[in-house]
Amino acid sequence: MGLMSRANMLSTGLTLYHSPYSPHSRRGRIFIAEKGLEVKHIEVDLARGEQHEEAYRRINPRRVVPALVLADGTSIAEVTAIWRYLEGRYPETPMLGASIREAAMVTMWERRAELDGLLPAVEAIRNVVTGAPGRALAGPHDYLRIPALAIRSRERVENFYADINARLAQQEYVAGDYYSAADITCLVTLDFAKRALGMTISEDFTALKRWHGAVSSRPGAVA
Ligand SMILES: N[C@@H](CCC(=O)N[C@@H](CS)C(=O)NCC(=O)O)C(=O)O
Repeated sequence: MGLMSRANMLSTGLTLYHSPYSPHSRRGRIFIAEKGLEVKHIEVDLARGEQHEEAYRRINPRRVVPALVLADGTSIAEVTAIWRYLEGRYPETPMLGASIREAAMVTMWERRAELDGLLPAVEAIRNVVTGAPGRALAGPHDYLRIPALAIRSRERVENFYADINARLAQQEYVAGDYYSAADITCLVTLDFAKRALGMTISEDFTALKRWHGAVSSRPGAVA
């Protein structure tokens, strides 16, 4: 249910198209839950290929989830664009930094989490098992799997765990002493890597374990 009872949630007239199994969708869902926003969620069945159907292509021609549709019909895709809209429109509980300095730190760490953690984790699984062989990358174009790439991608995720552990040995949260979108992408990455790749957090990474316990116990983490 998110952070608050429905009565306390802020009604928005927004609709999020998402998939419960999609890590990028979860980046959107946690952000919405942390802000206490009431957003209608509509599932797109990726296994059935609903993202390629005409109805969804009108919402996002890139054929990926998530997408946020505004009351006037405007459709916003790309998680960071969705976040930017929500943060600007609902600035309470800032998730992208409460000052210019914080905003820069959140952007820096969130980009590292996506580029060095989440994207390699997705690549590590899509290049070995997922779906049709021509669907190694999400989106409108077909690409063949490269199984050898999965080995390197997995190594990159292992290094990401070590790098974030080192960061969290110095800071309470990823971007600083405040919870932010950088924590969301790191959490989504770790949970996805565990589910899809069986990669758990090593006992030696005590800072990462401490942080993972803390951010997982936030009500928004269930989103
Ligand atoms: N850069 C995009 C990535 C979105 C993405 O890759 N979504 C995946 C699910 S996590 C998807 O829709 N996949 C559909 C497919 O594999 O055909 C974003 O930030 O929203």
